[in-house]
Amino acid sequence: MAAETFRLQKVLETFRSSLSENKEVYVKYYIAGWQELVTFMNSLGSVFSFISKDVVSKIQIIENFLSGENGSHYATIQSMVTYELENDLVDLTKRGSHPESGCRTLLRLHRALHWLELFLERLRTSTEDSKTSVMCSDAYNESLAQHHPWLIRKAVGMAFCALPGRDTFFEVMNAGDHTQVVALLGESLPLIAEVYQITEDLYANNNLLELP
Ligand code: 1Q0
Repeated sequence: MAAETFRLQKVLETFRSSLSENKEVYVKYYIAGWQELVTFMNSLGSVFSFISKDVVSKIQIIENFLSGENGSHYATIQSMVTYELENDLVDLTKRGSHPESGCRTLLRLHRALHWLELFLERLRTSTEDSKTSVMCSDAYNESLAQHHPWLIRKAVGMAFCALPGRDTFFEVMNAGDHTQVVALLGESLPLIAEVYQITEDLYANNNLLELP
């Protein structure tokens, strides 16, 4: 079976589809966007599999909610938050009877989306001699690292050293030559940023940004 190819265009399309007219975020497309990113990570080799496994398990948890009997409440991130909070389905201060709520699981992906936004912005404005490992780790230190313990930070740091160079990155994005990739990144970033900000505000307003 041929491995599925990654396309930057698909990521853009799924994140675009995830925004409803009244600026709610459809969970189905949000996780489809993550699924695309997993395809990308898998094409980078097995050093990254501990990262993609974690993302895949989080996608799975959310998919199970979506296809479960209360699936309709998980249509948007907004409806998920309302539903889980109203029904006491979220461990708010320490892990207890709901260690894998939709809210806490999606929060992990949400934080990672911030990393992605920072990294892609660096990539978009990078020059020929920029190093992907440096761009990745700078973006990581500014975002996700604050939420990870030492051991994970170490492992992530080692994985960054195995990253392919900038040219390969541009190639794997499968979106044409460098100028076209940069243009597409310019188009994708505001969308990713918007989805991120809407989720961030929603979580902040509900005091959910530090869920255990
Ligand atoms: C391209 C190289 C990928 C670089 C990834 C940078 C982020 C690394 C974070 C890795 C942490 C993974 C180990 C598990 C951590 C969990 O403990 C943690 C918390 O969960 P929990 O249940 O224990 O509380 N999980 C997370 O923080 C979620 C981490 C998700 C990382 C998602 C990385 C997404 C990378 C996507 C590849 C995108 C490549 C960019 C180019 C694509 C162009 C659109």
